[in-house]
Amino acid sequence: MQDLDRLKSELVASIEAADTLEALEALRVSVLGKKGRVSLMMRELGGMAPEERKTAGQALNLVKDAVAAAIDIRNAALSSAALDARLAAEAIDVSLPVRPETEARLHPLSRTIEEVVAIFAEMGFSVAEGPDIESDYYNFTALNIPEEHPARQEHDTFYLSPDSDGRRKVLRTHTSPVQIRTMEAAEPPIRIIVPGRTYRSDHDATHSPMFHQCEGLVIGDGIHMGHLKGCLIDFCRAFFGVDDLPVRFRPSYFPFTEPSAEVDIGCTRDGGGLKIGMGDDWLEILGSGMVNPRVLANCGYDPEKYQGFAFGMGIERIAMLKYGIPDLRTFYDSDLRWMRHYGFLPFDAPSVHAGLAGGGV
Ligand code: 2NL
Repeated sequence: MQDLDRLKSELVASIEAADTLEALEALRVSVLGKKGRVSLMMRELGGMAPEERKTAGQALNLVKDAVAAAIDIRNAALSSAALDARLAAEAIDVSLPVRPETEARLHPLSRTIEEVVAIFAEMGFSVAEGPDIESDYYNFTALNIPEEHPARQEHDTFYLSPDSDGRRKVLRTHTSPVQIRTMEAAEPPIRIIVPGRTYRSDHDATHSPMFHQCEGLVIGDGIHMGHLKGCLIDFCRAFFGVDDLPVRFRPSYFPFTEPSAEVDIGCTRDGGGLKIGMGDDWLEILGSGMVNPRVLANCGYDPEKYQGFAFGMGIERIAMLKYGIPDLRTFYDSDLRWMRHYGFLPFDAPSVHAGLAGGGV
């Protein structure tokens, strides 16, 4: 009995001293496992006389229970310590800012489109998109561009090979076909802007065969030139971030608008560089006009009932002016050094309330 008491104390002491879960498991196997010390002693009971077996069996069971209980307690303590250590090692500071350290940059053309969209979204416009490959009808005819118009000539427009009916599709030369498609499919009121790729067969220092435009269209009952002027003055001031930016409307001509006006903003070229918003010089930014009644009629609208205005701008041009990018061709070079210089942090979304500033780089 005394031997068993000593054995129990020894075993419990070694269990309490086990410092890892692995050491504890090894101890359990060596004591309670099939060939463990206590298990072997249990087996010896078989050879004893019944009375002796009863007393020794009870005593041995006490040892076994005490050892098992000590293992459970130690196991709980070691498991809890292991969990604490793991939680400490894997701790995540959820209060850290989400912005990662990124090399990625948003292209200034993407950024400029986002800014234009943000300004017009604030005025209630939605964004519309359409195909880059268009029929002659949507790109020219519906827009009141006559058959003999120079824009239709081979050297200005990319024509695809004729289809089986002999009709040649074109790469759209402006985003206007999207507005025609929208008018065919919807009833006024309409307020859309259409950013997208456009194509012209022209390639030199100031022209790229693929470039970007953003056009806009407003159609409703009683829309007039005052709406056009207010909308475009607000746009120019928001885009260039100058509250009192001078804006001038100069008579012009487009087949799809009547009357038509080009929009200039005040600037100065004194002292070499270009400064927007001051001085006595003018810079062309937009083309615009009241939608030609013929175009409204082509889309199934009664020009007596509905009127509208439309406008268009070149994204490359306004991006170059706003961000001081001197060479058009660099937009398409995919030069990473250029992107690090002119690109924008991808998480700095422009907003009209933030003055369109974003964080910049
Ligand atoms: C410019 C001038 C303009 C339009 C585009 C338009 C579209 C339809 C009907 C009437 Cl469906 N007009 N678009 C109107 C005036 C000017 O763009 O300088 N673009 C770069």
